[in-house]
Amino acid sequence: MSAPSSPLRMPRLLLTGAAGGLGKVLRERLRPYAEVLRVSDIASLAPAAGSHEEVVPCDLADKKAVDALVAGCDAIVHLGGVSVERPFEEVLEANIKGVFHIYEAARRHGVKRVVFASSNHVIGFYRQTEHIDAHAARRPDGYYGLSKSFGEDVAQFYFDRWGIETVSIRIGSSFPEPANRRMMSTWLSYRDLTALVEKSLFTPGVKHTVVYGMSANRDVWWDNSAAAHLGFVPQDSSEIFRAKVEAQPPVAPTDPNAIYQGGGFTAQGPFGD
Ligand code: NAI
Ligand code: 15L
Repeated sequence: MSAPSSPLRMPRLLLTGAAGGLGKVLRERLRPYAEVLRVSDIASLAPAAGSHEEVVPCDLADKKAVDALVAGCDAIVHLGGVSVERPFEEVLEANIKGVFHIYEAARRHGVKRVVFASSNHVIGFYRQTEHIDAHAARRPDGYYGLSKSFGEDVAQFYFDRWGIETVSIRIGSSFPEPANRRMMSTWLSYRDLTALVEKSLFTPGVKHTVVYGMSANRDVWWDNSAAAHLGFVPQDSSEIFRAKVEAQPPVAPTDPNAIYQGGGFTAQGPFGD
């Protein structure tokens, strides 16, 4: 089947983490934006759906394999890696080495645009009473948040040194619906995620832009004015789920989920003591 057309289209787009929750969503929804979508993961992937897809298994910790993975691609949507708080050694391999390998390969192969799935956990230790923009000092809430903070630094370095442009999307909580009270503020619908990735891929001159990935929720903690040039206007809101979420038992005021923007991530670990 031929891919649906879009005026915004490139020859070959790489999607890492394509077997994951968001990877499965974007594998479908990014299809109009590339002649060929190269999908990759360390986990097993559904076979290529047609000539518009290439399936390339890869461990992001393997530098040579990542170099081959990136060869021939025009842009990268980098979702792959550990996506929750885990022991540092796991985060080191998949996320820290992984993001370095992606940018090294981008440099070697002349890829000029990366969309990096960063996370709200780079600023997770801000309180829910605080309002911050992209310039607020980072306050990572664990090894996972540290790895995303490193990824944002790598993105800035590869722009300053090599001119590779990146949009780092500090995704809030992107799931079919908000699962709890905290996510009423952090929720990012799949439709808004897709629109933000599109803007991140095709807006000219983004340099290294940091944007918060959230829908037009009623009570938000993040200010996206520093990313206004992306022209991202979210269409959805968590408000339609409010009654369902507020029917859940109340969260104690001393619970990190009620205090910190990063919620429960701020209280995880250490591992293996
Ligand atoms: P996920 O855990 O479902 O998907 C991540 C994928 O990366 C998995 O399929 C996994 O197999 C793959 N992966 C892990 N280690 C790998 C390695 N060494 N080599 C190659 N692939 C590897 O996570 P999800 O929810 O789809 O998130 C996608 C990205 O967005 C992640 O980078 C995550 O940190 C980020 N993000 C997601 C949020 C959300 O609400 N879903 C919020 C904030 C950030
Ligand atoms: C993340 O960074 C995780 O990848 C995701 O699984 C959610 O936990 C999300 O943050 C969140 O903060 O809700």
